[in-house]
Amino acid sequence: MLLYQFRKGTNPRRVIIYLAEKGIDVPRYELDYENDEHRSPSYLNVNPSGRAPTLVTDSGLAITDSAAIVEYLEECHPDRPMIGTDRASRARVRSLERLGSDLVARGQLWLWNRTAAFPAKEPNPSNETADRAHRYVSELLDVLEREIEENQFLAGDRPTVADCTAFTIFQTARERFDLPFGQGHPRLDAWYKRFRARPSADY
Ligand SMILES: N[C@@H](CCC(=O)N[C@@H](CS)C(=O)NCC(=O)O)C(=O)O
Repeated sequence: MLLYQFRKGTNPRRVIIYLAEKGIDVPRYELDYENDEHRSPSYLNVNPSGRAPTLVTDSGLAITDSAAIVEYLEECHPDRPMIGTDRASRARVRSLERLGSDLVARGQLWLWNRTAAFPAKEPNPSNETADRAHRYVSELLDVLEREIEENQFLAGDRPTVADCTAFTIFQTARERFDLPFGQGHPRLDAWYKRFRARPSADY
């Protein structure tokens, strides 16, 4: 197996954090983002979207989406499940994980406009667009703030793939760009700080 990644990329981090929480490792290849290695013909041959992560399995299958990679790895390693333990808990984890995925997508749209760090995505960042995107971000934060209740983790008392997914956009905004993200949501703020203290969250 080989995992193509950007060590600090939001979507690759879903897989990187999951692997650390799960206690497994796979060989990695760090793509050179600055020099557009993800747009090189050899990488486009592996993942035509030119995005990361990609997991190439031992049989040569290229899995080109972070959620699909995590589900594949869960199936390879069903012990200590991080996707729920029965039908009902799996449904809950998946619901929360999809909220997390939406949060990442909306959060990235906000970041591309809130910073000048992603010229390939947004050559003309606009505060007005950032503010509009942030309304959609806030709507999801409000939902997650209710859903977490008094739990330690998003789906209960143990970490799941939902935490690995939602955490990434908080960390990108707060640590890479020193921007507020979820500070107005006290339960999520406390959850973020708890999860950040776990070794899996270290860059
Ligand atoms: N849905 C995909 C999205 C992957 C994605 O957008 N990755 C970003 C890094 S966070 C990327 O490769 N960006 C490079 C680009 O789009 O040029 C996944 O979750 O794997």
